[in-house]
Amino acid sequence: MRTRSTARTVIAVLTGVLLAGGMVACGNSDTGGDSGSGGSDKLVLGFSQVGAESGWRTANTTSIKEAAGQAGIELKFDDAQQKQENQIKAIRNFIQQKVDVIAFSPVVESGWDTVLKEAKDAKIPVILTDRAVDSADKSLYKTFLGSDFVKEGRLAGEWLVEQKKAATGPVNIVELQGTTGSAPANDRKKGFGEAIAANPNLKIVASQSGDFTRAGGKQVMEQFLKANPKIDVLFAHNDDMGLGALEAITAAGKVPGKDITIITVDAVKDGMQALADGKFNFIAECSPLLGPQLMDLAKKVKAGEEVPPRIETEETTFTQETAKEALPNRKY
Ligand code: GZL
Repeated sequence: MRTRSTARTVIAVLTGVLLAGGMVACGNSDTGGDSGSGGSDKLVLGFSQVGAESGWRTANTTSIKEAAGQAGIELKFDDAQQKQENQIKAIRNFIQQKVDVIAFSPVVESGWDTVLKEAKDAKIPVILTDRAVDSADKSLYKTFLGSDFVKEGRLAGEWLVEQKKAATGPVNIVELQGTTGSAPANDRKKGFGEAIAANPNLKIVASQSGDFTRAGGKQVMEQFLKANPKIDVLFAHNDDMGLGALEAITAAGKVPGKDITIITVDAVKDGMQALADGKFNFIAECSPLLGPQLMDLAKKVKAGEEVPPRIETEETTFTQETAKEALPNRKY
């Protein structure tokens, strides 16, 4: 009898220990689909995301979470809802939690030196993804992984110059800018402006931020249409603002893609569908699929390996014809 009850006691204790271990292992970090073992040997990556403002951002978040799971990396993920103060708070939390690596997509270019210095003092390497910062001190981060936004703007402008080379009169352009102060907004504007300078008929008659959102694009396009009787071209810094603008253009009795030529950036699925349907005319691609490269970089910087200071993503452009061909295989 004693043997059996002792055995029962041992089994009960062992079960309790195993269960407790399992609960601790799950932890509370958002590991993006991974079991989040929380095991001490796992690389812990703190990631501060801009928000969830566009289809691009959603695809970017999915890529990062899936890649973390596949790489066996414990991901602590924070959504800043497009507020810089939330990103700074998240980075400070990651420092307190002594994560191995910090990565983030800075919502705007400026105002990061203080918190990045805190990460450096805590000896936690930082990786910039997607958007850049304007810090003069390049030692504050290990590398930048993302697109050349100036090139994206330039490609958009060069396409328009080619399309309008026979134009004799003024070609009025309205521009929906991305989030004020963000690297993609600053750089796409720069690249586009430099490219269209080749044709003096091409004039930007109005330019305003729609904050990279559909709602913002619709609202600002409504204002543009009220204030400008003749609009020939819309250049939107992302698909989502272009898609929002479609509603305003149609409501104003104009035919998008015909009465108003529409050029955007990103090439997310909804944008590519609008292009294939003839509502958009040209898209410069900006890939959100940065997850796998980010995880590889995180492992390298944790191991103290040298990494290039800048890693640019491969991208292309799409017309209405090539969008129809590409759509079936689009990953995002
Ligand atoms: C670009 C990225 C931009 C996208 C928008 O890399 O930062 O932010 O172009 C997104 O769609 O909101």
